[in-house]
Amino acid sequence: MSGQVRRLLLVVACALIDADGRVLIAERPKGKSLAGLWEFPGGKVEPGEAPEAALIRELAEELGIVTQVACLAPLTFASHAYDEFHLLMPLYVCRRYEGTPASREGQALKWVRPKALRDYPMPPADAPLIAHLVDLLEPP
Ligand code: 9L3
Ligand code: MG
Repeated sequence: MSGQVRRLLLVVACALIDADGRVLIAERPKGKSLAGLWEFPGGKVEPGEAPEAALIRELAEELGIVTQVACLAPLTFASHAYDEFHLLMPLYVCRRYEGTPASREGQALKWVRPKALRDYPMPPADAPLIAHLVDLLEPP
């Protein structure tokens, strides 16, 4: 694709926070792009779909939880230009949802203290988001 324009891929992601201030991350399963890297749960926004609606749908599909638009607080954006597309990914913070997050797509899940997120290899779009979560959840 070098020398060609990249399409924009809109993806939404969520930092689910538990009562102890830990953040949920998911390991991308074998067979997917970026397999083995740890990411904030989420996925692609479908054409015509509102970002919050896409995130609510992805959280239900991947983790089996139900949340509401009012429980999604936008925190920041990630952006990364891959060879094939330019990824734009708003990150939402969610502290209130129904159900217990469980792996619905074979992905490993981990609840991690914000500063310990640095110990997990993440996709290039996700890694810069850690600093924003540390500022929010574990300020000095
Ligand atoms: N992606 C990166 N970080 C994330 C998510 C949810 C997704 N936290 C990237 C990986 C893929 C693309 O977005 O390149 C689409 O994600 P998926 O539909 O393959 O999960
Ligand atoms: Mg996904």
